[in-house]
Amino acid sequence: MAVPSSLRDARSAELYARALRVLPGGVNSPVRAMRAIGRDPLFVVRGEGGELLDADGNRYVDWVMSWGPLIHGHAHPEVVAAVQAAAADGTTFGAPTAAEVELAEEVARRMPAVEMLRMTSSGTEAAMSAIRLARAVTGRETILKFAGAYHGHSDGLLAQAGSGLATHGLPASPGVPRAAAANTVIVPWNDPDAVRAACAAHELAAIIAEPFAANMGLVPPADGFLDLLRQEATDNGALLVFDEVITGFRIARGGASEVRGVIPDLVVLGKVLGGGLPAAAYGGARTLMERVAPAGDVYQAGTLSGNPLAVAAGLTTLRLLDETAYLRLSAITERLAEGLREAAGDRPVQVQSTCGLVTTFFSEEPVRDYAGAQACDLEAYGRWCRALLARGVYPPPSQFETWFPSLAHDDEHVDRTVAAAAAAFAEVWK
Ligand code: HOZ
Repeated sequence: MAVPSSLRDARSAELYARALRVLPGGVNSPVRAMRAIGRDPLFVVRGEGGELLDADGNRYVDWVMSWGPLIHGHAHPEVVAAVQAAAADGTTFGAPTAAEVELAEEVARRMPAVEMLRMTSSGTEAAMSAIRLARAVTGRETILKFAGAYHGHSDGLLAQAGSGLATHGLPASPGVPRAAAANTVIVPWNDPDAVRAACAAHELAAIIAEPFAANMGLVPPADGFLDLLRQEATDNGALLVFDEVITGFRIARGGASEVRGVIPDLVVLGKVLGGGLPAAAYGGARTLMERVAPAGDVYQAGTLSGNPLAVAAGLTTLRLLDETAYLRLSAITERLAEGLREAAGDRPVQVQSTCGLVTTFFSEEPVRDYAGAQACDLEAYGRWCRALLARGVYPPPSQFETWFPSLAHDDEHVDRTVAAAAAAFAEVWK
């Protein structure tokens, strides 16, 4: 693919050519490909705090932050030390450790919905397992999800999914059995009437939602929408599952429940929970979680679940997230969002944000749902991203993702980004 930017990228191009021969699309996860912004991926050699260095020596302010886990930035010294110390004692045991108990206790202290949890290695596994548990508990099969929401890549959750499917324009995936898709009802995000109608028409096992949708870009819930989900789930005998893989420990200490005061039955966690190593979890009330084997009969397992390195990174990450940290994260997010708004001026751009998450939608109107995100000027967004990269700013290479401000970003990073954004807007609308 021709590379319309002024970056040095000869080494990345060389690596990409090799990658294409051994990795599908040259990447290990589709969102990394950068096709949606009209260029080839950049190969990374190192992360330092809020910055990233690529194989050609380009340095960027990194707003992707590995898609969310790195709330303290790259290679935070305390996280690195904790992982090194854990590794020195052995990288995996396939047996219980004290640290995984401490991590579960720490999560339970922060999240009102969580009395018990089960760890997995990825958010996909955690979401899939939460749905299995909801089906077992309710004795029902149908689930309700929202268009543009992304809950990992398990069969029943892929239809009209956000993130990489939205980025690459895939409405669903071949290979998903019809029966799996038939058990998933999809309604538009932020549409109370559609939720009420779906709940009336189906015996639902679960309503699963990202409480702040963040895989179609950031689309917060309208006032009262999460309360409505809670009410409808309760009235109709379904479980409410909040997928807080992105929002958990990010938008607040206790995630979306803390921000909006709505308590789900089950919570799905990942990203920040593993502090940059592979860890995820699903949790909820003891009465529900004790259905999980070996306490109960709902089976789910994993060789590397509760991996000691991931637990060490996660525990250290969470312990560093005190009240001051959230005040700082909120301030840096607001400075970035406000700066981007000012840089955009009166152009058709909407900057939507909450603590730790920002999306710049190329849209005349605020975006309230997936249709609104899909209606954005994707071509202009791509040009803007290429112009940012050329100016040393690394944005999520898709309109359907969020920027991830971190505690390693400072005012100088934001000011540099805003200056680059202003120049990039001018280039797009010249
Ligand atoms: N779920 C992440 C962003 N929405 C990115 C993980 C991936 O798909 O690579």
